[in-house]
Amino acid sequence: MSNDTEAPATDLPDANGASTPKKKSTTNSATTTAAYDAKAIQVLEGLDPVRKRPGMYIGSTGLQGLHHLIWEVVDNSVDEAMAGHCTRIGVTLLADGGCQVDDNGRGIPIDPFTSGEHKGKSAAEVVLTVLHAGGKFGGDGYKVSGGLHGVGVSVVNALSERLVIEVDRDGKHHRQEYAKGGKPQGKMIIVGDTPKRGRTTGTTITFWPDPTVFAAEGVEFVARTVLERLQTMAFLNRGLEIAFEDQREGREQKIAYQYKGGIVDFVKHLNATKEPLFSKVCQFEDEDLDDGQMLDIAMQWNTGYYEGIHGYANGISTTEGGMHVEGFKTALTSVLNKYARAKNLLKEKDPNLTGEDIREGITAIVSVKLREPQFEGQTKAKLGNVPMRSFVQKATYERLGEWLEENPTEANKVVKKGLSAAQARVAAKNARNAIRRKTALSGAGMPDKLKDCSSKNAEESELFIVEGDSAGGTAVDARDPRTQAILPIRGKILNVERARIDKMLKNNEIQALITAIGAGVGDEFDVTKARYHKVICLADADVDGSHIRTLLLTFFFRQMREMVEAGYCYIAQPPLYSTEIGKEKVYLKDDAAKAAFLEERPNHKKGFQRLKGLGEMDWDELRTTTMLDGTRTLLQVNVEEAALADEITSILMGDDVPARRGFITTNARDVRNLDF
Ligand code: 0RA
Repeated sequence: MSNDTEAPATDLPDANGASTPKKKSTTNSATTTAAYDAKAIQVLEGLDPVRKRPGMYIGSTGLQGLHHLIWEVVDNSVDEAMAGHCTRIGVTLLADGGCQVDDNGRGIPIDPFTSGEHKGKSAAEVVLTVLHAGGKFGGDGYKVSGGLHGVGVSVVNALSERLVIEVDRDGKHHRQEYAKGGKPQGKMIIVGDTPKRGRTTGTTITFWPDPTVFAAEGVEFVARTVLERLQTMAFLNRGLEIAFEDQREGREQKIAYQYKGGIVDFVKHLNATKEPLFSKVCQFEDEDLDDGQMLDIAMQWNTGYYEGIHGYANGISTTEGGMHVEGFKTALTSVLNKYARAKNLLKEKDPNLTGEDIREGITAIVSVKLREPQFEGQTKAKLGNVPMRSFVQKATYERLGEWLEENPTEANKVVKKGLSAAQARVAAKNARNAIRRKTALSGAGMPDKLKDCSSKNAEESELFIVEGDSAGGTAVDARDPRTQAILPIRGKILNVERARIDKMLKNNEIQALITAIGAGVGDEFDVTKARYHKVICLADADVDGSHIRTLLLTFFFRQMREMVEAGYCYIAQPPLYSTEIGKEKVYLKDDAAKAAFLEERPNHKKGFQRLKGLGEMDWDELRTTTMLDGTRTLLQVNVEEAALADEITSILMGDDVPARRGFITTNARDVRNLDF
């Protein structure tokens, strides 16, 4: 890899204020020119471009961009921790809306530059006022920088209405303040001795985001968003203590994360709601100093059927995968097949296990750190650096190979699980073929129970999946037969999280659903063949109804995810209450609507009868409240993060009731349709 992250050809003071030598001129004159250009551009720019186009630097000026400011500052402290100089980072949301990030690192250098374009300014001031200046500190101490994806803390300064930096070094407490847009209010000065209690050295940055920049969604930080990120950071940086405090009125809380096991603890945490195949976690690290690459990988298998491989590059979640994840998967498949053959668990005549067989039930963290990560893909969440693939592949092949040899009991269990996944794969293929044959034999092949719509245009066609035969009958009367199809399903369909795909495909209700939608299932699912662009789950508003809804959603998440991603899955909203005002019937969809209604009409005494179930509504009630386009309310089901869906579904479906309850309380807004 190139030397681009080294100091450009400018004079920088080291810890003692002396200048580092200029970069040695090399035969490659382009390097010198590039450094010169970069320097010239920086002088011209200042922080104005950030104010002009904040989105270019922090992605958006919405809530995501707002939180990006915190990540940017925290990343700098994490860099200091990665360099081995910092053990604790504190993040405090202040009562007045500011955010304070403190660390016990060496303290950002405060000595004034003795020459060059920034002569007289402290290094800290340069970092806070010059775009991309952070990289200049990428000397020996910074092998790789977690903040390199980032845009530098000067961007935070530019987008704040006020920022204060405090540095403890050499027994002195230093302070400098900046006004709106990052304008320094005087120089860095010594304001006293480093307080006797607390850290001896370190940096504190406190900033107040500029409300005129974040006008659209405001400047209020969301504690949950911050906590999630800090917890991940703590997992990825073993031993680092990250303490969070919310001091805002009515929201006070304090939480500290510190994981002695690092990503081993991360894997255990992810598997806590599942049943691990064994208690050990395989973990290994490797680094390649010449190329500035590091990896930290941990994995464990659970008894479930889905794979959860979570990639990170410099602490950033790579939900679209990339070179590191590719290298990991390739090595995983080859090393386990090699082991299985060597131990005669796979006989000579047996075909190899596929990658999917081996990854069934795996929970893995693949965390890499590298210089200049390239983030690609639709959401910039895919690591593109090619050398990372072979680096991860080689290390995984060697180290996992050793681990398997040293842990034969566990290795056996993994191989056995892979073998049974392979069997299930073959059985599922047969079951799918059987469904296909059945479809071909019975002409149009639609299930008997389906009352199809007459339109053949998928865009306008809707499939209502209705709980129970009697409600199904009412729905048939209530529908628009041109565009609305009804499929009644009886009882509880299989819990797909637990059932093997082959068993699931033998279930009558599931078969009817797959056939009606007409686009296949699992790997072979093809959303472009879907016969309906709205598949609407219509179940009672009671506990049984919500169970059915959850089961159906799980089925879609797992076996027809593209339906969810395309926005084709909906949940109908039959009202919970009805009453009358004069002659007019009024429906109230939930308790909140009822409360609002009562608040408006405190004297309304009549009826407040609860509609007990779908079956008790007559057809025209069902039509106007729930089915008729224009008067109904539908909830569209989204998969915001496909990666998270795996965990969510397990929590919702699993036996771990406290975890489920915790999830539902914290995500009440998102799972209002999954009311348990
Ligand atoms: C470069 C050199 C040195 C410290 C840092 C950067 C540094 C930056 C930040 C940003 C937030 N917290 C930080 N802590 C440290 C120190 C060089 C030395 O003391 O020799």
